[in-house]
Formats: sequence, structure tokens, C-alpha cells
Amino acid sequence: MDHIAGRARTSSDGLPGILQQRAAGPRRTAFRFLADGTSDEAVDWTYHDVYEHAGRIAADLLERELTGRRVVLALDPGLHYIAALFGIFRAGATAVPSFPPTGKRAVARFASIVVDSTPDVIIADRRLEGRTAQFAAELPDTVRPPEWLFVDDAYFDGPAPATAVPDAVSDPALLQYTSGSTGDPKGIVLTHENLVSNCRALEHNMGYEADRVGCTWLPPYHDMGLMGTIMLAVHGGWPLVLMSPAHFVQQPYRWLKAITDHKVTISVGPNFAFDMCTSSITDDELETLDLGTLRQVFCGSEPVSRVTLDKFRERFGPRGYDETSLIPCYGLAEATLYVSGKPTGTPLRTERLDKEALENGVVRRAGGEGKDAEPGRVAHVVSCGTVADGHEVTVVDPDTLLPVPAGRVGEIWVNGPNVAHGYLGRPELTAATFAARTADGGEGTHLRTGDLGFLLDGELFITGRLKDLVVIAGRNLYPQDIELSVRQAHEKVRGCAAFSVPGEQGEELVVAAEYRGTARQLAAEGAAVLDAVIAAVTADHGVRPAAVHFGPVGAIPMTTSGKVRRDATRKAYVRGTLKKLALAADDMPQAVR
Ligand code: 649
Repeated sequence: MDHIAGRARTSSDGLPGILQQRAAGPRRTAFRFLADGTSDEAVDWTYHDVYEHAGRIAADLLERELTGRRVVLALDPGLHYIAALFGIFRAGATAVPSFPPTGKRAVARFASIVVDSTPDVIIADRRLEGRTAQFAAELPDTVRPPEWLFVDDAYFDGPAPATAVPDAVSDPALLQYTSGSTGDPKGIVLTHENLVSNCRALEHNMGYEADRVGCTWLPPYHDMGLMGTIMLAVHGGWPLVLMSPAHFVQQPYRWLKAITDHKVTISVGPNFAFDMCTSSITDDELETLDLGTLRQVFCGSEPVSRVTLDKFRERFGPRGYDETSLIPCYGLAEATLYVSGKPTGTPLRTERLDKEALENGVVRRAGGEGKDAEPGRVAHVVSCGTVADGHEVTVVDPDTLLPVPAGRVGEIWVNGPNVAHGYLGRPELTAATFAARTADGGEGTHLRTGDLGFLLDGELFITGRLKDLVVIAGRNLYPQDIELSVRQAHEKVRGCAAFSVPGEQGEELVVAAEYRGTARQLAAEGAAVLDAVIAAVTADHGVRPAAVHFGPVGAIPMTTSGKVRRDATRKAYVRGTLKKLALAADDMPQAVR
């Protein structure tokens, strides 16, 4: 039984207090970490363990007088991460979730987070101890180098000194860096109130179940892994089985096997994770799976594809997977996490829409027969369910800032207690993003999500993106970062634009580049330029462009102030009207894969 469920909650119940109450109750497993990605090496921690280990961290931070200061979490996914997170909370400091700075890409991103968040301390694994000088060299002189706090199993041994548990829920709890490019990081300030509100909104959707067991492999530095799984499990008081994202990616089977082994009832993954399972799990592996315990499977963070869901159902339906359990959902770190989701237990809803009308912002059902039924003319848009309890979505024309009439696509604006307070140190951007007002004099302020969609019968459908974010295999890539790599890849590349187009396996990255030279020169050295571009993008961002388009100087549409118009470039590319150098990509060694 949930030992605090019967007690009247007050609004001052922040997560640190909830953990404390759970730790004082009977010793129940809070987290089970599958150290090698399988059930062979499961390590269990009770709420009491988490509380004690967090106390150890808190004591160290309090000794350094870090209340109200920022602390970067640079640990690997796992139990130490969770202890450190709650330890930072307990010390009244602000956690900056991150990852170990190892590898070129991670170091660059990590350094940009450290520069922007100016932490006093970085918590890392002891094995990084000899390597901090190398990292410090990456920091500009203007930044005071933070102190490091190294932890390992031995660090957590023994009882922790008792420290008070803070209950100031309007204080900042977390600085979330999901958003923003490496060159221009944006830290979202979340209070304890935001974190709790997000949990409550999700619980309103999920309902209460006494035998709930969760499973996650999501990175704990991403909003969905942190606010969506770890915090939600502590808030709700049910056990969570965890494995590292790397173990999942190496072998997606481990996710579904963990669900089978631990009789998991609730799990979550982006669309690509479902595809990975369908395409990689062998028939022999399939035989070992029992997904019949699953009652809630969240799918969000990138477009939810009808095709993906159909294939997943066909493959795993015979192993007990029931599609009613699938919950398409939508959210973003600027709203802590959760904005909408399918109500538990209701059937999946997909609208067959006229694709051309949709591209022009009009929601019109596709006809069922004849040429209208051709796949190219129909968009299957999966409903992301109803808006979170206590929240409101307004669909707004991004140009006129007027709410759109019913049946029209517009930008999704959100308000409610999940909406964060803003970006650290960016008052103007904060006002424009978090305190937008509609032009009709409507009351209140809204978060501008930069996402496009529509409301139909009270359900939210996501159809595209106004912001230039490129999401590939669940990773948010910022076009500016990719474009920087492309421009630096070869001296003959001038302007460029990075964007994504729908491919067979989800979104694919396309790079359009202006070549400083003639078509003839490009024919002669094109392969070398192409190789340089592909190698640079792959090395810097871990994603291989599916296509590289070369055009003459001036080919890429720009704004009058000289900014790349990525959406216009993408549209021209898709229509085939983007200026090309005569002997460009098509004639060259295949740019595709
Ligand atoms: C989105 C987060 C949505 C995100 C997740 C609820 C164990 C198992 C399950 C469990 C607990 C324990 O991507 C998450 C809500 C999870 C409950 C799990 O319960 N945040 S982000 O800031 O990194 O990116 C936001 C952007 O991603 C895109 C949009 O562009 C958004 O602005 N996005 C979507 N695009 C299309 N369709 C969707 N459904 C999208 N969701 C996010």
C-alpha cells in the first residue's frame, strides 16, 4: 500500500520531502538498475537507500555552502545519478543534469553547459579523476573552473550525516539543457513546483494502480528520462527498472526482455525505439517475450508514426502487446515535460487527412476511395490525446498571433503550471518564448512551443515544426551546429542549410551547401568535398547526412538580415526547385547512405 497516499497532501510537498516520507516507511525497492542491461546483474535500492546516499552528497555540498548554487551532474546513467540528483535537491542547490564529458562531441556540449550555467561543483565518477585538466583547458579564461566532486561505490558506504530537507517549492530545482544548440545553449529554469505539477498532471492521465512497475532506458539528462520516469516513480511510489541507454541501443531486445522479466506495467520510448525493436528482435528472442503485463506505453518526443505502431503491433501483438496500452504523447522541456497524452484505456486515434490541404494549414479528412486513397495524398496523423489537467493549449497563427479558427493548423501555445519560468540569463528570449500574448487581447501569457498542430474534438495533433530543430533517431540536433561543421569541412563550401525530410525510417538529415566554384570544378573535386562534408557531420554530430545537395553561391534562401531560411530551403529541396550546380549530387558518388 502507498503509505503516504492516505495523508492529505499540501502544496509544499516537493520531491525531496516525498522521498523523505517514503524513506521513513517500509523498506521497498525504489530502483532496480540492470547493470549489464540484463536481469543477471540487477542492483536494487530502496527509498531509504536513495535517501541515505542523497544525504551523503547533500552533506558534501552543504559543507561547501552551495545552497542556491548550481551543481552539474556529470555521472553515467544509473543509481549514483539518482542519489546525486536527490542530494543536490536536499542541499537546496540547483541540479544541472548532464553526462560525463568523454568524447569530442560530449566535451563540446558539456563545456557549453558549464560555461552557461556557471556551476560551483561538477559531480562525476571517480574514474574521471585524472582527466579534469584536459576538460578545464576547453573552458574559456572568463569562466571560473568549477570544483569536482568524485563519487564511486565506496563514497556512498556508511551512514550519511543527517541534514534538513528543504521544502521551499518555489525555488529553482533544475536547469534543463535539452533546448538550445551547442553554440547557443539555453538552460530552462524549473522550480520544485514545476516538477511536482508535471508528476501530478501525468498521474491524472495514468490513474492509480497498486501494482505499477516502470521500466526505462532513457537518458537521465533528458526531460523524458528525468521528469518522465525517475521523478514520476518517486512521486508515485512505484518501483522503476532502469538500464543505460547504451545497453538499449546495442540490443533493443533488452528493453522488452526487462519488461518481461520484471512484469513491467508502464514504459516509454520515442517512436524510433519501437522501430528498433521491430527491426532488430529475432524470432528466437521474440519467443522469450511476454508483454502482457504492459498497461501503459508512452510514445513521444518525436512524431508518432502510424506505420511504426502498426508494424510493432503486428510483431509483438502475438507476445501479449495490446495496442490500447500505447499512449502517444507530446511535451517539451520548456513545459517541464508533459503537455498532452492519450487518456489511459482509450483506443488509439489516427486521422486520415488530405496531405496537400494539411501542408497549406487546413485540416480536411481524406476521401476513402479512388485517387484520394493513394498513400501520397493521405497523411495519417496520430492523436497525441487530451491536454494535461490544469493546462490549456491555444493554436495560434504564428504570423498574425491570432488564435486560428477550428480546422486550421497553427503554432501550439501552452499555459499552465508545467510551464517553466524561462531561460537562465536570457530575459528577452524568455519574454518572447514564455510570456507570449495573442493579438486579440486574450487574457494571460503562453509558452510558444515552436511546434505546429491542431485541435480536433479536444485532442491535440502535432503536424510539424516551426522551429528549425532537426530530430533524428530521438536526438535533437540544432541546424546551426551542423551548418558550422559543414562550413568548416571544406574551404569551397560557403552558405549552407541543414534540415530534415521524412524518409522510410523516420526523419533524415539533408545538407544543402553552396559551392564556391563552377559546375566543372565541382565535377572534378566534388567527391572530395562531399566526403569532407559527410565525414565532418558524422564525426561532430553522430548522424550521417542522407543526402548532400550542392548549389551555386546564392542558392540558399536567406532573410534580409542574412539568416538562413531553412524551411524555405527544405521546401525548395523537396519540390526539386532548389538551385543545383549542373553536375551536382546526382552525378556524384552516391550521397545517399
Ligand atoms: C516529450 C519530451 C512527452 C521531449 C512524455 C511522458 C516508466 C515508464 C513510463 C513513464 C514513467 C516511468 O521530447 C515527452 C511526454 C512520459 C511519461 C512516462 O511515464 N522534450 S524536448 O524538449 O527534448 O523536445 C521537445 C520537442 O520534441 C518534439 C516537439 O518538437 C517538441 O517541441 N516532440 C514531438 N513532435 C511530434 N510529436 C510528438 N508527440 C512530440 N513530442 C515531442
